Amino acid sequence: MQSRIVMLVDFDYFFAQCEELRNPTLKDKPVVVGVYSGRTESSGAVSTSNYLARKFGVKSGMPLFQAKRKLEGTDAVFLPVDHVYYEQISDRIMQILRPYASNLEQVSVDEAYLEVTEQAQGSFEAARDYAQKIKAEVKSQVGISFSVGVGPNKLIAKIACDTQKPDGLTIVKLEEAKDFLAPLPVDRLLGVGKKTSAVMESLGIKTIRDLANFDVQRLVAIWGRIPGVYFHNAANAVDLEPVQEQGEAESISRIGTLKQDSRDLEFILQKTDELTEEVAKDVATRKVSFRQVSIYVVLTDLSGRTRSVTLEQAANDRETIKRSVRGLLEKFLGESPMQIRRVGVRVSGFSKEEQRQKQLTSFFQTN
Ligand code: DCP
Ligand code: CA
Ligand code: CA
Repeated sequence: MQSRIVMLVDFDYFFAQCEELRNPTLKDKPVVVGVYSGRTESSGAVSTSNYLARKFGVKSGMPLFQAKRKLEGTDAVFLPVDHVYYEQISDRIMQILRPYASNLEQVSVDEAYLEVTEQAQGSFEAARDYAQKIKAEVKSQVGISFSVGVGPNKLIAKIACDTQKPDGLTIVKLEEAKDFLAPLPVDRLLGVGKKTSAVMESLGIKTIRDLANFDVQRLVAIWGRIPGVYFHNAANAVDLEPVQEQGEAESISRIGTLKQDSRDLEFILQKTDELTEEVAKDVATRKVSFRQVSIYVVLTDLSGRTRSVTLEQAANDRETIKRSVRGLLEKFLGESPMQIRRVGVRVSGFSKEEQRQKQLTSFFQTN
């Protein structure tokens, strides 16, 4: 049977895996990445942890002191979040993924949907090989592993992906989709939060099977037409949401290594000009305008710094990027005595009017 084929790619233990990437000695230790609130040494919360730390019971969102307690007596490493670095890695992976799909929709720093119906010719067997090929390519080029869910639509791809991590590949074919969802609790559906699932439970709806069998008119009477129909369709594995290319990326960036460590402005600008060319090409292809230009520098001690400037008016041209980058670099060199090893150029703050707002999206935001 021919089917639409959608993939959801979700990078494994992402922030912690990025930390392992730049420091491979972390790999055999529990690694916890957290946001430090600064009041005391361990006040704050866990952003994520590697799978070794998870074995000790560490979870995202947990207070750091609790994670410390769980890992007492181990050689666990605690690190502060470095969003700029994770976004650089994320951007590189997204750039590798993009040509594999007819459409790519980035939904967060570590997740993207890929429309691959044509590439897999509607065959889930072909989609399996295709997914493996993409995994191998990202692994060899960037060194990051991810999990993939493959399904006849976004809804199924997402839930399929969650069933097998890390380095998972889960395929749910069109004809299997309804049975796959049936036994799961309703809150596995996007848009069914605590409040909604409590109301559903009071109606005797616990599993997605219960929801699928529930009268759609009653759902509409309780939640309104759009959510009611959405719940009914989703429970029946029906999801027509397209994989939307537009507005998917929050930034466009490139990073590169200097031929030698340096703090010579003109020498560094040769490199950033090259990077700017590539960024400007992407800006043109995606027809976006940006409000922010940033530089990212990695110093010889491998620490990273970022500097940004917000433009008075949105721009979309290469000269604006070059001018801003020069200003930022001059300023940075004036402030820091360190040698620079790597540099990056980024544009962000894309114009709002290009980001399509859909009814369903606004429904999720208020739910
Ligand atoms: N994150 C966070 N705070 C949370 C949850 C997540 O800061 N409460 C961040 C850190 C994660 C990233 O978002 O690395 C992606 O979140 P995921 O839920 O996809 O979790 P991971 O990628 O860490 O792990 P998994 O392997 O389960 O996907
Ligand atoms: Ca995720
Ligand atoms: Ca993830």
